[in-house]
Amino acid sequence: MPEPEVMPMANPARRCLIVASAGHVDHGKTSLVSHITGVDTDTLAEEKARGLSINLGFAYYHFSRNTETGKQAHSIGFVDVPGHTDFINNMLAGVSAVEAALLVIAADDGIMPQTREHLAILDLLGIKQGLIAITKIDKVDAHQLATVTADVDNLLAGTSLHDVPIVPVSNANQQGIPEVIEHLQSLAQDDQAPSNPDPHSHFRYQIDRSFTVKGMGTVVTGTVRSGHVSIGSNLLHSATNETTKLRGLRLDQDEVTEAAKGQRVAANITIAYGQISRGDWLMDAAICHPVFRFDARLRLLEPHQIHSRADTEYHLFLGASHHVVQIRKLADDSQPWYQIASSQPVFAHYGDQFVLRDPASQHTIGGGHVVDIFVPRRRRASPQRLAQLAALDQDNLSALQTLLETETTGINLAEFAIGRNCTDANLDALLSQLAENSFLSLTVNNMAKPLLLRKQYYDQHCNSIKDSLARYHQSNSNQQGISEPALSKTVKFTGSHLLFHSLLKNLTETGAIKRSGTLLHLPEHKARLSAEESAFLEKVRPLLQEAGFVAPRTRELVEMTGIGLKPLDNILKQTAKAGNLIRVADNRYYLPETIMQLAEFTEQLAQQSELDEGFSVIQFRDTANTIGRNLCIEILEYFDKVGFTRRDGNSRFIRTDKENIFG
Ligand SMILES: Nc1nc2c(ncn2[C@@H]2O[C@H](COP(=O)(O)OP(=O)(O)OP(=O)(O)O)[C@@H](O)[C@H]2O)c(=O)[nH]1
Ligand SMILES: [Mg+2]
Repeated sequence: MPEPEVMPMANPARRCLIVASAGHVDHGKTSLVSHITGVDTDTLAEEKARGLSINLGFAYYHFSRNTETGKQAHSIGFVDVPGHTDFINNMLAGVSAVEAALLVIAADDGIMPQTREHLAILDLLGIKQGLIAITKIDKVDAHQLATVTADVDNLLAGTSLHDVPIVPVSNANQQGIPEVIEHLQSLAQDDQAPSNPDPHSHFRYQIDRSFTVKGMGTVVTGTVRSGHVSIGSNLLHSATNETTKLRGLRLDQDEVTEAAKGQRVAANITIAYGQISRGDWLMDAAICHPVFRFDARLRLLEPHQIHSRADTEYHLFLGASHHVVQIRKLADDSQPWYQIASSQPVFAHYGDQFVLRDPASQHTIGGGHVVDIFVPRRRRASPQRLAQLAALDQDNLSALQTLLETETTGINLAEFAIGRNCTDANLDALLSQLAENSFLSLTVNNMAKPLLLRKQYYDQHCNSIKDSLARYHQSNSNQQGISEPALSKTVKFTGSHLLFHSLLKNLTETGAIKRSGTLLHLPEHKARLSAEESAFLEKVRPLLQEAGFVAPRTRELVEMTGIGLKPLDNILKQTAKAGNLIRVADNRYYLPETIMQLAEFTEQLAQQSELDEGFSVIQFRDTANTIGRNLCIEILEYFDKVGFTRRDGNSRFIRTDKENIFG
């Protein structure tokens, strides 16, 4: 397919304000948008035949203003929504990403059910800007107009739109329309945010329509929710997890080369048209993290309640998407925390606003915003978790500062950055604002970014590890040390084993503790050498060193050393207890360094085999060459037992780095 011709953006900083119409069916939304923009957004044949809007309509109004730095171009993007309650899903998709509302109320009808419902939705989404147009004033007398205006004033009180002007309008004789335009222009001029390229966040774009254009392929339309994008970028399509190249961008009639937060643009992409639906996202792969559960702050409209029955299904409208969800209350009525679960993946980040409708989708019951997409598997309603949600429900810096105070096992920065859509530069800037020397960044295996731990907690963990070791040495003076899992239990460590391992790594690197074989100990500690251990060092160890991968059985060692079975058995057991020998099977022991070599060999083998197929005993034997089949099985079963490998049928897979198990 030919690349679409691209014209440079006339003014890349063109401001774009997006306004949605709202209000009861037939009150004059489409007429008003058409008077402002010159575009009839009711384009479907069915809309024309029935005389009402069904789907979303889109139109633009452009103007420019002289400023000190030259001419500033502005665009106002209108999303015209249907008023009929049957099409409320379309209305919800339409208002999800707008900054201002044009609430239309007909003077003859006055306040009607969808006037109330649409206002409630705008309020739940926190839309504060816009205006109220009282239409059809040509059909009523001054008294009726005054009554409706007073009613509207009362209705707005206490809502997010309480401050907006009320403008009387006639779509029949155009009275009041210049005032509407003037007010929208001044809103667009005041609006600073949308022209910013939003450098703190990765790109996210919600799709509301898709179609094919001859010679171009798939074109989608939608709103940039965060970040910015340029033609040629690679983006991930949420529903297919496919990467698409951004081939072209258009803002209304103009080809542009880039788009930023707050702009409505059409995008030419390489995903097949049939695979795209309203509600899908295009996004930077760095923040693509589909979830089936998230925790949220919820506000329920009177008189609605959340049913505690787990199988009650509600309707969630987030971005332009719609999901059937279950809702679980996490705390008592005094707290706003709820968990929302969907059987379909949800793409969301901190602060994303949503609206909820009842199981029959007859009423809007409330709304809220996403607080955390990384929900714990256990203790999801514990007091600690609720405190964590309160900490997370703040701006990025305050959230980090509070979590640093409270999280004794640290903050997972990789999750923090994805959950809150922070770029690396933004994260660095945030960290630079934290009190210096108050925290440590710990590198933890399997984590893309470091773990942030308050210095005071780090010291506490290290001290309790050292104290535990000292106590252990006192009561086990003939043993060289304690294994990592046993130490974790003794310390009663509440964090992950990966964090524990990372703490131990830091402590060994600084020389505060030592690792001998698989055993951890204080550096100055030396196990008292028993007669058995001396015998081991003198007679057994050299033989095992020479045997390499094929360690002799205990009985063979009896013959080789001339020591009797019972005393030899005793020597081997004692040495193993002291950490200088590893018991792989009942009658077979290996030196820790040989086990490490075998583990390394196993890792290399696993890397060679196809990732999803693992390796078999036979492959292990053939590659090792000198080890017989039965011994191979003994070794691999030992690896399974200690958690280094995992067996699935005839295949084995590596579970974790060898260092995590064998030091
Ligand atoms: N007399 C008069 N008629 C109007 C006015 N505004 C709209 N109408 C008429 O009212 C009818 C409905 O207008 P629309 O603009 O389609 O209403 P809507 O709010 O978009 O309706 P839905 O999208 O279906 O919710 C049309 O026949 C319009 O011509 C007005 O100010 N005065
Ligand atoms: Mg309409």
